[in-house]
Amino acid sequence: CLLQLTLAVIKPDAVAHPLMLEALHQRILDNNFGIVRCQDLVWRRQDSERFYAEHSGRFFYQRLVEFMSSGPMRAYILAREDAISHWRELMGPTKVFRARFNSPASIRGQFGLTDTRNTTHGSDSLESAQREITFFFPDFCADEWMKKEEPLFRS
Ligand code: YYY
Ligand code: MG
Repeated sequence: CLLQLTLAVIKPDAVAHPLMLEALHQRILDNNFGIVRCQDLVWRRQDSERFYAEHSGRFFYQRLVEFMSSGPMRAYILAREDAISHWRELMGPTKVFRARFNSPASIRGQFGLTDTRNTTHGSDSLESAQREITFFFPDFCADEWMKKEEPLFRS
């Protein structure tokens, strides 16, 4: 079975807009994702640095780390068949111009402001989904969830 979990985040630029949280929450439901966990939070700078450690040294690292700890976010564990690629598809490309021109109907295509303030995050592989789910939800046990909830989820 292809039921999969992914980690999705609504970033501070999107949360700052009064209508965006509700709109994106609805977008998640409309696209047949199940919401497994949902948590509003604010990162300290060191959380941001740790989460994006793989990008340390890149030219955008400082602005990224600063932005991601600049205000409230909302994190979700989402469940769906092929959740990882479906959420990435729904978000659209990382860079705002590519999103705007190549995927204008995607979330980033519609609402992305810049390459940094690009509305949402999504895990990009099974490994990163596991790591990122644990990063945001340290008490969540994916194996247990799959065993207990997955049959109910599908019925
Ligand atoms: O996975 P995704 O978010 O689509 O892009 P990544 O290449 O993993 O980069 C992570 C994050 O870094 C991106 O969402 C915004 C920021 N960033 C940036 O600020 N400027 C860039 N030119 C590229 C990425
Ligand atoms: Mg990425």
